[in-house]
Amino acid sequence: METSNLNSQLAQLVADLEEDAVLELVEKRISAGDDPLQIIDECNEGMREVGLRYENGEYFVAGLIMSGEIFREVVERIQPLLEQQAEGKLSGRVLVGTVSGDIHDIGKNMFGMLLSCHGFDVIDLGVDVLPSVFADKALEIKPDFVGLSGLITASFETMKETITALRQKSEEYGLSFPVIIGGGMIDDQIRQYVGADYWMPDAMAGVRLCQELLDKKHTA
Ligand code: B12
Repeated sequence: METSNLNSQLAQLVADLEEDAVLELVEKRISAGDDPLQIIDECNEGMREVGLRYENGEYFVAGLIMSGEIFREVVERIQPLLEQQAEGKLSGRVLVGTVSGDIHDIGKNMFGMLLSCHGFDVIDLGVDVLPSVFADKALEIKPDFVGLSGLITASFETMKETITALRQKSEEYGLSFPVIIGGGMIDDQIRQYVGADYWMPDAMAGVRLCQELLDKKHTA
């Protein structure tokens, strides 16, 4: 089982689903003043390895569930630190959700949490969200950005449908909402395929993009 060559002890422990040891090490690193986002990145690497072990038949769905639980507990410990570092001023509004057919929400929650920590008003539609629900909510709340998350191959199709629905509805009312997408298997080719405006490889990069775009909007 422990044949992989991961970059850190923390990633290795997450990959091996060593819940107690992960949490112990996270607590230790928090006390030592380590960068909370670095801790999350390392756990993320471990999660990718869990996915690979699942693909190889080494882990089953129970392993995926366990890894999700470990990650949730890590985030629970990291979140207060991020909130302390947060900037107080309120900036833009972002509508987020995981697209229809997909129930993965850890990355989407991370994006939402980091946005909130940076002063954004976040409206989270949850998981398995139908295209029409995204489109209706966007019209109702008129967000500055819409953030779509999707982790399974099937979500590419529903992302495309969601973006089409959003564009159709918003154009009827002379509006437009820039769409940012993210999720483990997404890259720029998928972005082009689904018709999103932007793709960001991680949640913090997504937050920085929202800040940049908002600054440009305000100075335009
Ligand atoms: C944990 C997990 C689960 C948990 C999810 C728990 C939860 N509450 O989310 C559970 C057990 C529910 C699950 C279920 C399934 N899973 Co799963 N799962 C995973 C696993 C191991 C980790 C995902 C994760 O949370 N990673 C950590 C987070 C932080 O990473 P992330 O989501 O990618 O987010 C980061 C960035 O992508 C970005 N981000 C994410 N979203 C967004 C959005 C925006 C706007 C921005 C800017 C950024 C951003 O920010 C985050 C960090 O900075 C992955 C492996 C992998 N490689 O991803 C498989 C994986 C995604 N699952 C997989 C599969 C197959 C399944 C199931 C079909 C299994 C089954 N037979 O039932 C079901 C799917 C059910 C469904 N319809 O959705 C496959 C998908 C393969 C494919 N080609 O489609 C993967 C890739 C595993 C694998 N290698 O085979 N899974």
